[in-house]
This record gives sequence, structure tokens and C-alpha cells, in this order.
Amino acid sequence: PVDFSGTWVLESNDNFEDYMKILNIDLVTRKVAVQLSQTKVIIQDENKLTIKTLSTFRNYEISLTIGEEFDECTKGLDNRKLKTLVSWEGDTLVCTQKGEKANRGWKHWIEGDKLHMELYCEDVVCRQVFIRK
Ligand code: RET
Repeated sequence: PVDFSGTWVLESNDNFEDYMKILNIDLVTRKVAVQLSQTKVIIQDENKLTIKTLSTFRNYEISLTIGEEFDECTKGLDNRKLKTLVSWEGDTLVCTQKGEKANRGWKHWIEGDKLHMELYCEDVVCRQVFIRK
């Protein structure tokens, strides 16, 4: 499978504000977060994955096993409890986050030297592109 390991720096972030809004993230946090540069540090080892979202304001980290559902608490984001499952769909990593919000999840894939992410919740899609550092 594809190896997502590496350090990736945010290049574009479309609709992040609406994504945060649909998650009920408060105005002050949104105003700060939308301006931030984000760095993803991904460590992929066989079917284990650690994804760190780093910024000067706050960090968010998850570790998981691909194909195994786990309890995710989005601490520092919207602080919800989710049942999260990440699996492969071809070369794309697909995540479903079951919880209070419908149609919540994300997709990650690589095109050239760029990491593409779609974060979705209800009818909102945020598209992020990262460039390899
Ligand atoms: C930041 C800054 C503080 C406020 C918010 C943030 C949003 C982080 C998000 C992370 C998503 C991570 C994913 C990881 C899995 O691959 C930048 C930490 C709201 C939305 C999808």
C-alpha cells in the first residue's frame, strides 16, 4: 500500500471555516484556527498509523490500527466521542466517524508530492492540500 509517512505542510484549506462551524466549534477558536498553518506528521508502520496535526495554537494526535474500530475523543477540537474506523479503498485512506453528527469522516490520498485530505460532516466538505516538507 501507499506510505503516507512524512511531514506535510498545509498549502490550501478550502471551507475549513464551515467545517468548524458544522462541528459547533466556537467563534474565537474558529477565527484563530482558520489563519493557522498546519503541519501533518504521519507515521505509518504496516497497519498502524499515527497522525499528528500540529499548529502554533493547538495540536491534535490520533493513533490507530487500520481496519479496527476505536474510540476517538476529539479533544481540543469539538470534544466529541466517536466510533472511528479507518480502512483502505484502493490507495485512499477512508475514515468514518460515527457519533452525534451524520456523515462524518475524512479521506486521505497522495497525488505526486501532495497529500490531499477531504474532511466532511453532514453536507459540508473541507478540502486540504499539503506539500511534502
Ligand atoms: C487545529 C487547531 C485548533 C482548532 C482546530 C484544529 C483542527 C484540527 C482538525 C484536525 C483533523 C485531523 C484529522 C486527522 C486524521 O487524519 C488545527 C488543531 C479545530 C480538524 C482529520
